[in-house]
Amino acid sequence: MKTPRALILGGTTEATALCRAMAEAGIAGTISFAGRVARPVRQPLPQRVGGFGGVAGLVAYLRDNRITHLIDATHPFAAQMSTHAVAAAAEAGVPLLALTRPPWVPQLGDEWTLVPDLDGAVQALEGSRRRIMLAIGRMHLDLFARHPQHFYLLRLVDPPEAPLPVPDAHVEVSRGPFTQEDDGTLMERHRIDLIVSKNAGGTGARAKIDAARALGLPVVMIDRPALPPRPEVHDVAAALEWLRT
Ligand code: 3Y8
Ligand code: NAP
Repeated sequence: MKTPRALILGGTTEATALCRAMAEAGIAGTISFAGRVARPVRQPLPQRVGGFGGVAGLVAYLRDNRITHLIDATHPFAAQMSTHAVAAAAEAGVPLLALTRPPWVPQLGDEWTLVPDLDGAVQALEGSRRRIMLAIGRMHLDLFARHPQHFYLLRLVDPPEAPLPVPDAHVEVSRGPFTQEDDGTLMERHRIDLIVSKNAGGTGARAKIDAARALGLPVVMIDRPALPPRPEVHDVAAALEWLRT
């Protein structure tokens, strides 16, 4: 077995947990971020920040750094990164494993409207004024300019730099993981009557879903983008075992 030199594509609670487990097990690796937020959370492994420059850039990185294992632990909505990872791993001949979390499924008491993508979520907001918790981050807010009639509670990792695309909004600057109690208090304080959420899965973003259920509030749930097939595990222990193969 070659001494592993892993590249972890990060940005999720699971990626951070994997890096902690690798550091404790003495397995060498680097975690990678796109550079979407001002200060990515400190990691227990060396980290790199910024795009690779497409598939070719990732192939070059894998070769130049003699990477022996590539783990894609990105968020399920980071579809372009995950698609590039499959192509680059094949081209560079580096084994790839995805560390993901299963999608959330509706439980008793959930009132979900399922939509296929972000445009579907925008369409679901047709109609008279609502008070909406739009907890999908910053990158796609401009899509919701189509519905200026609503009040929006926005949760962002960093303070907004540009003017908001919606006229009536309150911004909470906060990175997760979140708690059901805090999210419930936030919803009550702003008299929220609808939540919009990506089906992120995992524990770091699910507080708002649990709070919505407890308050009997409806949720527009955005389904995940399709990804190419790749080997996949849902827990850190299995990913660690794979690194040892
Ligand atoms: C830069 C790196 C960890 C990772 C924590 C998880 C949990 C908290 C919940 C809400 C939903 C949202 C958003 C969210 C969550 C975890 C995880 C997760 C959702 C950080 C991080 C980076 C990002 C990028 C950021 C996006 C945005 C999405 C905020 C670090 C904190 C809404 C996704 O301003 C921006 O440009 C933000 C961009 C991509 C989606 C968007 O479209 O705006 N994540 N989030 C990563 C990089 O540069 O490569 O600082 O920790 C990571 C985490 N965000 O180690 O504990 O595992 O899911 N992230 C969504 O689910 O809808 C918040 O508010 O309820
Ligand atoms: P994306 O749209 O799939 O990727 C766009 C481009 O960003 C990629 O082609 C790549 O650039 C670069 N990139 C993405 N993730 C990277 C990483 N981990 N390391 C280095 N470069 C990366 O990605 P995204 O949806 O913007 O997500 C960006 C990051 O935020 C990821 O780390 C993801 O895990 C995290 N995140 C995203 C969400 C979400 O809702 N999308 C939620 C939580 C966390 P090049 O082509 O130049 O290589």
